[in-house]
Amino acid sequence: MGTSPAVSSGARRALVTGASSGIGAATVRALVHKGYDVIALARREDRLEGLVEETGCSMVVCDLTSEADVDRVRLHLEGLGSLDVLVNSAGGAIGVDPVATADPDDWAEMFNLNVLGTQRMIRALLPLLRQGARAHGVADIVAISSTAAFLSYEGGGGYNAAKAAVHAMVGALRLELVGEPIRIIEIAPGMVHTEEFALNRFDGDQARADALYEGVESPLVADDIADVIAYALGCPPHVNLDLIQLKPVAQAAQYKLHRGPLKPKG
Ligand code: 8X3
Repeated sequence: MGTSPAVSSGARRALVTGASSGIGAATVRALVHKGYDVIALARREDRLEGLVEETGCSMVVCDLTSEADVDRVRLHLEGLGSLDVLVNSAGGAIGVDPVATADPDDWAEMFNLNVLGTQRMIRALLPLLRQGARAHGVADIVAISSTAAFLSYEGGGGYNAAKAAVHAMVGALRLELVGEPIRIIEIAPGMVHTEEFALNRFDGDQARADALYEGVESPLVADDIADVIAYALGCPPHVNLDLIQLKPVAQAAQYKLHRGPLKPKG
């Protein structure tokens, strides 16, 4: 057994995108709880203000699809000194249309947020993460992909492609940064019941969103993902949980979901 100490969260500064709801907001809560100095990023100012009040994190309003906004975030961080952890949680699915009829604008939006939003942040903040690694021995980049990156499904084409691109991109990044004390941690969740994921996907149709989770015993919730992120970040600095796929017990695959109680056979 190794004896390396876990990474201390004490002096570490973490920036979390997509912090206005779901996995992003839960990650802010989890990291504040662990003692990180957390900066929450999102488009929706009122949501961020609520999170600041609740957790004591700080906030920056930012649209990740805007180069100017991302540049403003970089300047803000440069003013603070360095960064230790970047959690790219902003993303999501739009629509369930088949490849043959889907609107390319929906796909462009998914790519812009999930893939390019993550790339913009990495590009802007890597120098600051290197400073964090110099100061504290390790820095971390967390990307949220999805089980959808690894298994396509009908109606998922745009989202499958966007999340597969996130997976491919951070794979390249890990190779490019080898030799530096920077961990690239990819989190690939399956079914997570959040207030907005399915609602956004189904264009605000609450009944359809609710039906997705109906009868599923204990789908994952945002806090589950946030706990796993906090765990991965707390591992000793030489341990990189480089790809973590997590699903609720009731889900063996996107197309193999058990609705009803879970019970042992026999
Ligand atoms: C969400 C998982 O199954 O809805 O990233 O594609 S799934």
